[in-house]
Amino acid sequence: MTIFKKIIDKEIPARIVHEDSLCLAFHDIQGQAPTHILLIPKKEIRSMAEVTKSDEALLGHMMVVASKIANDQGLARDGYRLVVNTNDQGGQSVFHLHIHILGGRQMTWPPG
Ligand code: DGP
Repeated sequence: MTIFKKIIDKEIPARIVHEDSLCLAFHDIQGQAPTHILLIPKKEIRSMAEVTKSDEALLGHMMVVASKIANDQGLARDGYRLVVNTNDQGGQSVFHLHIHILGGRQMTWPPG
């Protein structure tokens, strides 16, 4: 079980900004930007590498929710970045799929 499952189960606190039957979003504890939110599925999926065709509707839903959160947080006009770190070289540290929603500062490319 990961720390994110404990957040879903409300066993540890988080600053939640969105919750519905399929997903949960909360502020990252180590914010890397003025706004840094993590959006996770309630279903326990380890990473993008474990996604299957059966997750299509869930992932589509999460992209729509990510857009709404970014809009609600006032990030849309200036812009923002969605990131899904995957496995070791992708920089993933928590093995429960999550979308980072980062905004409030200028992003650079390429990422580190
Ligand atoms: P990643 O490196 O892509 O697996 O990102 C994991 C993120 O999760 C990282 O930015 C820090 C964040 N994080 C880790 N533990 C906690 C926690 O207990 N609460 C919250 N809110 N965020 C956490």
